[in-house]
Amino acid sequence: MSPCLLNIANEFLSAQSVATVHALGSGLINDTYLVHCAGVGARDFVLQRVNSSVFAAPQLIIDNIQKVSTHLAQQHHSGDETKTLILPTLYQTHAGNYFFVDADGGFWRAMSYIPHTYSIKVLSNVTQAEAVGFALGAFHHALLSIAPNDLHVTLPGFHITPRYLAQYDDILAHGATLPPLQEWYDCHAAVAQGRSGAGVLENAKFSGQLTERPIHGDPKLDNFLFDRTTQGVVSLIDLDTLQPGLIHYDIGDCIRSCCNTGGESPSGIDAVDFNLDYCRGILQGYFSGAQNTLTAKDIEYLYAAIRLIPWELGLRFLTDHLAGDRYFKVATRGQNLHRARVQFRLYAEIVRHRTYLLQIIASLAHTSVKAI
Ligand code: GN1
Ligand code: MG
Repeated sequence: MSPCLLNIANEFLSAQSVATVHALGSGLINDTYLVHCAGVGARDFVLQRVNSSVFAAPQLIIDNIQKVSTHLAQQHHSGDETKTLILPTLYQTHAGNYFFVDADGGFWRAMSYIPHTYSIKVLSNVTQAEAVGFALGAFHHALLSIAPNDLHVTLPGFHITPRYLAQYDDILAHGATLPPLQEWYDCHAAVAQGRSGAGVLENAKFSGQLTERPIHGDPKLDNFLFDRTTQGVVSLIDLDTLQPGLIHYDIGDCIRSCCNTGGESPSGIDAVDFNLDYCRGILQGYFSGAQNTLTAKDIEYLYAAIRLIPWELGLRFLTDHLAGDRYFKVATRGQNLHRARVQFRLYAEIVRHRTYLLQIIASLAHTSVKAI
């Protein structure tokens, strides 16, 4: 283990007796470690180096987390049992800051490791799907009373699909090295297929049909923590992109992550499958957790969001591949291209199931849904 990691862990007050530091999770942006502390009463905690080429002002993330944590604690205190999600607590350094900057400018933070929990890479049943959907709906509901503009924008342009499309066009116009023919053809065809719908959510926002709220931004399956005893979801972690946005980004992202039973990186793209029962379960859980706060317009744009966000992520992976893997971490060259193909396959499955998905939404919302 690097002595440097031990030293950094020791900068935080809670690091009473750091024994080991190990890599944790499989995030594509930040570096995350589990710090194991030895001794009676010592608690393990999470140490993270925030990727400052993605997050230009990581202090803003800390402000947002503190604001939302205080808000949730107040609701919890006032006895609203439907909002029992807990968030990790940020730790202070010996100097009294909530972050530590190392000699190379690396931005580190530490937070509690929520005990008796586990995360999963792929759902195993509809009960889990409902629990995830409920947690996301309850999270949105609990944050409704925070004015979106009270939160900092930690990642400008995040989930603004037309912006990702412009970046893709720009990189192609500047002579990117293209992938092997068949792979390139498939990806480029998928981009072409979704191009006309890229602005669907942003246009709805600009025309006032959809409005911003506080959102999570990155509610992929492994950011939900399940309780070892109850098997329910007790926490939603990875709060870097907690900022104003459309709930549709979150719902689309959660569904694209949870309903792909092949996972985000299957060995072959034929393993990609969109599980309709999981999708129904997530939406059902979401409606219940959000306590019917969705407007008719919100519901009208749900299918568009479910279709858009995997396409957007495919585009982001593909663009990053063409740019030389500068944003998403890769172990090998070609990994972002593969990830892109997985998302585009998922997008194709969602398009194929359009009629049925619209029926699911309509039956859960007890309304007819106009297709967008
Ligand atoms: C990134 O934090 P992490 O690595 O789980 C990305 C998400 C993608 C996700 C795909 C800030 O999330 O938008 O959906 O990878 N986060 C950011 O796995 O870009
Ligand atoms: Mg994240």
